[in-house]
Amino acid sequence: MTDAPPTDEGWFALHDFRTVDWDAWRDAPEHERNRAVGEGVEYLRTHEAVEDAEDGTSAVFSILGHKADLLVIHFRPTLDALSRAERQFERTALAAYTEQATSYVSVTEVSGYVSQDYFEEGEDADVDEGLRRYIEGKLEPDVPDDQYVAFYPMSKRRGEKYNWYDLSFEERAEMMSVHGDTGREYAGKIKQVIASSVGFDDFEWGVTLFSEDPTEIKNIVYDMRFDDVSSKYGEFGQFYIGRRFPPADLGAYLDG
Ligand code: 76R
Repeated sequence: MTDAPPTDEGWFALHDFRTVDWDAWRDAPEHERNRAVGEGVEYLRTHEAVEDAEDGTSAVFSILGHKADLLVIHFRPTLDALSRAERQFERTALAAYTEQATSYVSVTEVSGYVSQDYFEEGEDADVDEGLRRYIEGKLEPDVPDDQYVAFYPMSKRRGEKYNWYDLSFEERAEMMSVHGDTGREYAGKIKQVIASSVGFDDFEWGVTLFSEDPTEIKNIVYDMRFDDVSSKYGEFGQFYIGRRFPPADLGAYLDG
């Protein structure tokens, strides 16, 4: 048996995917559509302004393809606040025209493979200010203004031949360091939020990528496939790709 690497957790995350019932939407009288848009915009605006909790971040995206139409991402300091945000949506007139296509629950995480100073000396230790800010940014993420988002869940393999959890810390740290090098080639092009869903959801992590350029999302995922950590040990769920929009554009999205 090998030891689990140290981790530190931050905000909880809910990825709330919705499909729109387009037939019902088209058939609805105009005053009902207006009310649904009004309450939907108000919900999204107040949650992006985090009026529902002490702290956090929220954003809304339109999703391409058949798997969903809307994605609302919430980061909040507690699971209770996330649960409240999820239920408040159901109280809007918009909710009647949507179904929850799928969802994902996780908690932001930094692990001790790379940021070892931080873990060895503890949270209050005098670690490098740059490192501290970097870690805080991972634990309490902003949603950047970048237009495009990709989300997918993933796990590390536990096969007979390739079992991530049987490797030594050093072997795992070496592969994670190569992973970090690949990731850093995308500095300025990709921002990522890695959140653990161990014990919360079906895979082990939720990966959320943001970029101004959707091709860079494809490029980073493809590049990483060739790193041992992904080629031998990565297992992936479904992928989603979407585009951010300001809450005020909800009506244009639904009627456009
Ligand atoms: O350098 C550092 O300080 C952090 C290094 C680092 C860690 C520990 C890092 C860097 N990641 C870490 C952990 Mn990552 N990451 C992913 C994916 O599709 C795939 O194959 C993988 C999906 C992407 C695209 C990505 C991007 N990372 C993790 C973990 C937890 C592993 C564990 O604990 O076992 C997962 C599941 C994961 C997955 N990673 C980076 C990036 C990028 C762009 C970086 C560069 C550094 C940065 O900007 O933070």
